[in-house]
Amino acid sequence: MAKKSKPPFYVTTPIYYVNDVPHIGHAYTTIIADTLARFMKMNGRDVFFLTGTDEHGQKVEKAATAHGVDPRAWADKVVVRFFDLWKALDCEPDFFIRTTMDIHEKGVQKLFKILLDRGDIYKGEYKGWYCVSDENFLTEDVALDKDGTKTCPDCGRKAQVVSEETYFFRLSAYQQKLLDHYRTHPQFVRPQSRMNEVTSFVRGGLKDLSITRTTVKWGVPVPGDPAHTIYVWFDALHNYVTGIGYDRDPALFEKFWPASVHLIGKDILRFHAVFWPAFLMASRLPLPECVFGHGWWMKDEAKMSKSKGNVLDPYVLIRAMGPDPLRYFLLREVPIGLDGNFSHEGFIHRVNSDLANDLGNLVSRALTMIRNYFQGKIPPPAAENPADAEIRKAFEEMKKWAVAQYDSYALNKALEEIWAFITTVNKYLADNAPWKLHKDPALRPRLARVLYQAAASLRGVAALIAPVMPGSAQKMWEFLGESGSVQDVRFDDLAFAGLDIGHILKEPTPLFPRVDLKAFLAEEPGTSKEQPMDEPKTPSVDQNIITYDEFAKLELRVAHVLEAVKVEGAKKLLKLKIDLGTEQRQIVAGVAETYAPEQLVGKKFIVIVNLKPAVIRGVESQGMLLAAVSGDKSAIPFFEADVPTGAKVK
Ligand code: ME8
Repeated sequence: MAKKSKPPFYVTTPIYYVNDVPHIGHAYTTIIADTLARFMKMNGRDVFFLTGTDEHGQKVEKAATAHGVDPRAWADKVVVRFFDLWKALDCEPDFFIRTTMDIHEKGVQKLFKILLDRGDIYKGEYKGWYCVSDENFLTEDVALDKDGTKTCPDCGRKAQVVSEETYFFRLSAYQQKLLDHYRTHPQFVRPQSRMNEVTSFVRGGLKDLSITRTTVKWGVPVPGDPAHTIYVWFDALHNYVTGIGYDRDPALFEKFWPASVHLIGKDILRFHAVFWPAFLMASRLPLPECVFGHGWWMKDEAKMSKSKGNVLDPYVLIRAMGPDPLRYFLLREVPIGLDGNFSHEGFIHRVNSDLANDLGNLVSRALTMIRNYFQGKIPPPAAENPADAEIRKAFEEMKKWAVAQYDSYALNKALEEIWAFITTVNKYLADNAPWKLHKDPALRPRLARVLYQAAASLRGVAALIAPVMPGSAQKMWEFLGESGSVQDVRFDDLAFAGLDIGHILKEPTPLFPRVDLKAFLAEEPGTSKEQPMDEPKTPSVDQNIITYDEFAKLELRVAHVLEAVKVEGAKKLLKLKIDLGTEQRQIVAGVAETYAPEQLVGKKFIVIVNLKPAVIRGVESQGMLLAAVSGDKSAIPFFEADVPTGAKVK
């Protein structure tokens, strides 16, 4: 019997304002969309992924004026920052729409005209409190301030009274229809908490919406009445149809409209879950399946804002370690409906523990053993014993659940499933100790089986993480000797036994090098250069109590500095050669902004000697010195008394 084909999948992000450059919040929505697009393709669906930029309106007009250029020139300049960031993050939209494109402007004018002709748009007079920053009239329920003015509840800025002739959209006529739609389509707004919010807003009553401006020049002209421009939100929301071929490419439009999911931040829920479906009802177009309002990212528990200077620049993290750790962290850390908090400590901890330790080490250990014991070629293995069969079954079970979680947009849960399996494989290798089996030539078929199970598991893992970490998944795929793109795998066909016996494996390179937090923070301020980071907070001393036994795990020694040089290309790092009495080592320290290399030679200070070596800026560090850190400056406690080199510190 022929397999039932799966429906096409169309995912969108908001189109971002070009009044400013993108930050980690914009990256978050786009990464979710890209991951869903990649997953759905691998799950056998035809996919279209749309993103773009919102280029009209007062906000952009103001930013352009402030920079002394016209709005189009400004938009042309800023849009490049979005193109570049999506490329750097491996986000690959099928189309990038700009609202200044002809195809979009024509589509918006056409839809406006249709609604005007039907009477859903009519001309009148509007007087109300208007927030210039949010380009939005305040709702009636916003109370007057003591001084008789109103403040925008969303952005906290003062609103101004605007009175003008305007075209209205008959939103009030859609109140009941919207409520009926929410009731009959409980998945229309997700998560449920946002559906509740929207429903109660609509139940509170809807007034007709002013959708044109005479005060704003930078916008799409109203057809037949060019003194008016179309309100930026009416203009922008229609990108979701003009971007997929409305009135331009009927085959494309027929195939993908209505959208499967509009991904948005919770800040713009009302526009997408109330105004947008009402516009669509009015133009008799089908409604999207789902508006998913994801949570908000904060930085160190604070809202990111330019004035605080704590806006996270994704390039800082991409430069240091490529796009995949950031993609992984943002998707793994919180369910997409909830708010998240970004701290560098949390980020590096996750990268080191999940990526470098759990997955990276497994890949390198398993593949290195196959190379060393079998010249990189998987030989015919012995038959599966019960423990081997368990691994195969665990994979099959994990695949089923991970796919189901991805499919319901529970990306963090999909990753949890995959990582639980990685832990199982790590345990399987520890229990079966291939390095011991290797010592007995009679056990070679058994050794081959253990390593085959590990390699087959990794092949499956590579495919399942590909939507989230496409670059790293492809590397794993190639290490395993597979050809082509891992993203050509279809999950329906992904089997544990898919790894061919006799495959030649490639030499693995480190997938996720461990990151040293201290050196990373010393090197990267965390926010972009133009946006200085918050003053470091002094940590409270009573947090995180540890036992003496835990402290005793640290091996602290007196180190004597023999040589010190700058690390090329890293202005904050020094490479030091140290003597520990019994041996000499090399360490990398982020102290170059405080100490010149020659100031350290001959000095003695404390070094942690049993810390796992890390590669920092391409240089291996075999220990870490202790120093007090404040902003960019550090102070190393040197020994004044003459202590023996290598003496224990406790
Ligand atoms: O609102 N955490 O554009 P915009 C999570 N042009 N997501 C965040 C975020 C954060 N801290 N900051 C921003 C607009 N975002 C309109 C949209 S659509 C027809 C028009 C993300 O540039 C999130 O997706 O202000 C949010 O909804 C969007 O960026 C706002 O982008």
